[in-house]
Amino acid sequence: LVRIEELRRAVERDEFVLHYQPQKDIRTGRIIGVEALVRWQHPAEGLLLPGAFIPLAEETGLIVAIGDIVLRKACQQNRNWQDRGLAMLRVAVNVSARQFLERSLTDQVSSALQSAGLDPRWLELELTESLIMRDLEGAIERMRELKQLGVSLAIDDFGTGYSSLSTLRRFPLSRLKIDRSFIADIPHKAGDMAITAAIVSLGRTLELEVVAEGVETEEQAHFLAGAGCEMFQGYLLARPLPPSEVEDLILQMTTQR
Ligand code: G
Ligand code: G
Ligand code: MN
Ligand code: NA
Repeated sequence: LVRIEELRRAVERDEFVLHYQPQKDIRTGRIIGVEALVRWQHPAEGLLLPGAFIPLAEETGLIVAIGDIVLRKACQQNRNWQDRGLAMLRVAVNVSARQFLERSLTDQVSSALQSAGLDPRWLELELTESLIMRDLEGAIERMRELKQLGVSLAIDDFGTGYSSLSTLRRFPLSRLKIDRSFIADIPHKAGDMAITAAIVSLGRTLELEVVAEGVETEEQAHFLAGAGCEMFQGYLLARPLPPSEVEDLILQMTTQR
């Protein structure tokens, strides 16, 4: 079990690394973005997944410092890929409730972009419905502030919360990410397929791109293509990978076509 002193030390020593899960544009077949997922390179226990330390980080407020580290690394990595001519990718970073409530978030984002020299259009922030609903008006204000910087905003785990259509259209969003629980049982659960198709159609109505998460099979990808879903991520394409493996995958996919 992770202790708070250990986590604090990890922040001081910067023991965090980012893995990146690629997102594929279904129509062009190209990788157009990656989601950054933090890992803790623990000196004794090896690589720890977010589930092992993000809850404690949230409770203690250390998530604000960790979030800052993540933003900086993600922006720097993306700029590094661009400088090396890899491909123009959007990097998505998860923002938790505690981070989102913090007044400093907009400054953190702005500073991370500036230090990396990354154009804001290549950064996306992933928020959840539940986070937004805690304080709807405050959240909309905060989203506008972030949007003003030029970054894009996505709703993560979409479908598991309950934003109404009328609230959803007030959010300055670019994308909805369909929660992977709706994708997992496609094509065996007609209800999940109907919900997925409905979210895609909702996206079209609101002029938002829709990304399906947790796509593991060709059948699921085929269903999504038919439903008009623009993008997906999931083990079918790749699991979250260290930067060098993301590069290999992108290079490999470019030379294949
Ligand atoms: O990495 P893994 O595949 O285990 O992701 C588990 C969860 O951890 C994700 O759903 C995501 O919400 C959360 N998570 C991953 N990286 C970050 C991060 O950098 N910041 C925050 N706040 N949450 C993250
Ligand atoms: O931020 P979010 O909660 O969406 O984090 C994505 C989580 O989903 C990460 O823990 C990631 O490792 C996991 N994940 C990504 N692709 C797949 C997949 O195809 N199947 C499953 N079961 N999990 C996935
Ligand atoms: Mn996410
Ligand atoms: Na998700």
